[in-house]
Amino acid sequence: MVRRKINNAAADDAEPLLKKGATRKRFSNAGDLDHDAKRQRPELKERTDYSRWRMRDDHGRHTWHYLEDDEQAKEWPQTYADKYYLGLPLDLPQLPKPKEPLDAVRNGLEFFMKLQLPSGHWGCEYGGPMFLLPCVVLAWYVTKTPIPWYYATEIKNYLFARAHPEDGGWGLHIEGETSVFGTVLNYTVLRLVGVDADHPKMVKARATLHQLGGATHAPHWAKWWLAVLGVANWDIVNPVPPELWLLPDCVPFAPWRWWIHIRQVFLPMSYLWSRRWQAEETDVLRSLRKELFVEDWDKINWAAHRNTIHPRDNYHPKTWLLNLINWFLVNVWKPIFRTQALADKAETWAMRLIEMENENTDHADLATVSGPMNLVCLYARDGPDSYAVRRHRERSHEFLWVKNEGLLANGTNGVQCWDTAFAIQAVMDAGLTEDSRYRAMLLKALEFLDEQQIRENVKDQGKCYRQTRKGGWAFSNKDQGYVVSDCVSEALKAVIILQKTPGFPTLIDDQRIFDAIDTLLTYQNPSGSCSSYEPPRAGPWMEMLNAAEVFGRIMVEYEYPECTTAVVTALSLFHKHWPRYRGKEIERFIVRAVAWIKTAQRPHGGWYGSWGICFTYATMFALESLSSTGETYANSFHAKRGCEFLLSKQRADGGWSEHYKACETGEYVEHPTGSQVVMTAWALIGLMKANYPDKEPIKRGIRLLMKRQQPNGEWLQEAIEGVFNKSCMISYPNYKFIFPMKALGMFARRYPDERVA
Ligand code: LAN
Repeated sequence: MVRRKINNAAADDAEPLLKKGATRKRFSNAGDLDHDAKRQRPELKERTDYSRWRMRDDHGRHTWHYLEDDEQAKEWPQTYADKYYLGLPLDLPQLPKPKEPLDAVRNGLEFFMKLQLPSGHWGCEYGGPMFLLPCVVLAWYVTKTPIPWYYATEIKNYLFARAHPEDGGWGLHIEGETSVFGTVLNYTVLRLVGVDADHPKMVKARATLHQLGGATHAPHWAKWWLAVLGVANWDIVNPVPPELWLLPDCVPFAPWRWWIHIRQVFLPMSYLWSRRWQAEETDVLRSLRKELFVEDWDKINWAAHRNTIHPRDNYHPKTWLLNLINWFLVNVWKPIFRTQALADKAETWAMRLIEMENENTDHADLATVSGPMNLVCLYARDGPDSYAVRRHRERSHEFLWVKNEGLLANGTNGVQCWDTAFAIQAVMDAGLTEDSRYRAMLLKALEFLDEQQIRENVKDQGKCYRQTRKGGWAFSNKDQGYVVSDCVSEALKAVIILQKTPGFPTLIDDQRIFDAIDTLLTYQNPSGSCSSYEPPRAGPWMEMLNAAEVFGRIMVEYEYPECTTAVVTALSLFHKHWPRYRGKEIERFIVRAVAWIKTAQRPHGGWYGSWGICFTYATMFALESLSSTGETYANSFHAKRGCEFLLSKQRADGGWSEHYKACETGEYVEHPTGSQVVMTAWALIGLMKANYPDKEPIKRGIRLLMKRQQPNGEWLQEAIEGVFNKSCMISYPNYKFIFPMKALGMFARRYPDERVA
């Protein structure tokens, strides 16, 4: 086993700059590293022993553990789920070859059942974005949080595995082309976990970075992190003034009106920007000043580079208005009007809002960007040992995931409630909820949703601008506690379906179901549509203030076909069982929502999806919701056009395949690798929900799903499935089980005598 040299800190300050990726001298030695930095930079090894990793599911909280002790490892054996996540052989027997689609569902369930976690849900990697791991590692580094050698080793492995095969850089997401954003941040991570600057992969990555212009060409968020590290001067960071939070709520651009993710990221960013806070200098940080820039560090005109950005990173160029505002903030507001008293007041209020977020989530926080940033803020204000800092450190582990390629950070603290809700629905659609083989699995899944239902609104809801949430479900777990319109809907459908199935207990009583409905009914927008976490609090014009550069449609909530359609199907199902509870309101809600869904249909017949790729995903949801109100191919112009759209995209092998570029361009784009099981399943589900009358094209798709199933019942990972903010892709690995099983099961129920194999 090759041991990588570590603690290879910087060349001394007198050493001239590294030029264009070349390594001028072997970086050596950490003799003068301070104690904390040494503690933080553990010994890197080639790889860890994968038989020692375990994933603990503590009531839906995921943490990974590396058992160095043999005894411990024996006492806590690896489960199938651990092995599956880690890419280790499961040695499962071959199952009888399916003769018909229902056999394929049974084989799929046989495999999928083994992956169910003790609390009743399914876990998975939730990677894709390449800026999340840097958030965690950089926050750890600047807060002097020790990084164990086994984390460092597998972080190195993951980033090396995900480096672009040709240029050695990293993109915004795993399938994206190399960008300054991805390369600057991930290169920095590798250095901070102990990789030598003269490692051949680092030399290559650095050369690429320099070719792209170096770190002065990075987008806003990367510049902010580099300023926090002290690797860049704060003058290169466009203003993030916390005093925006002091504006009266009636101001049309006040931050409480922004999309929840952007305002939660803006909070910690603004606090540290205001304080121009910087981490303690270490040798490796000093060295990064030389490695990341093309220019001579001491001579860089930082302020002049505030708006410098490589075109590849500039997905959403800043508007003239934002440039004007930034100019005003830098040249007039800050030097002339921004008194210390005002800055102090704004910082105090920003920190108070962060504290409320901590209290409401027990320091788990909304997601993997704001969480680590909040840790840095608390550390900057309270020092290393406050409860909040310690708790944050603890909870930051819940963002991590280990897989065959190494250790990565997930987009949220998991996909628990979301995947579980869909899994239950897939079994229902296959007509197998009453089959005794699946009872224990389904009961556990129901128990999970029971445990994860959010029972109270947050404390001081109005003060921290939170949406009503009582009775709802979050995407991940109730600790995170942010309900989303479609997460509530999918979970509610799953609960109703199971609790109405003979033999299943009523764990969630009517009142709790009504609570969920009360929350869902707060989600409708004036147009009839629904958004994600909250109804929009300002119009799309706010995008004029989008400073992130790398993402589109990020500033406010939008109207989403997927969210609207999920709410429609949930309300329709509820209304069938409880017609009298807020019956008239629900009927009105559905009518208005369906009318909006029709207006959102594109001229080609498909719907644009914002959270899955892309038209195939949203068209499935749209057709399902239309059918829940009785509109199908036979009687609805819209359902018919939706079906025709899907059919026009079917490939010769019977499958469907859509490339993520569709999300960026707004036009359907075929995936170059051919048909994908997940998209094939989505399209088939859409067609079957719409009662498309000709079974032949459907049968061809079903055949493809069956052909791709492995002898042990699983399906293999293909291209990435999910997206957010138009430009960033994210993985939903459980989709390859859930949706094919659902499509196959639906086919089996509709055409029970059909043999496909
Ligand atoms: C998610 C994941 C789930 C997703 C669905 C429920 C699928 C969707 O229908 C509604 C929106 C939601 C909840 C969603 C919003 C944005 C998230 C949280 C993510 C895509 C996962 C990661 C992403 C988050 C914004 C990542 C952090 C990046 C920033 C730009 C702050």
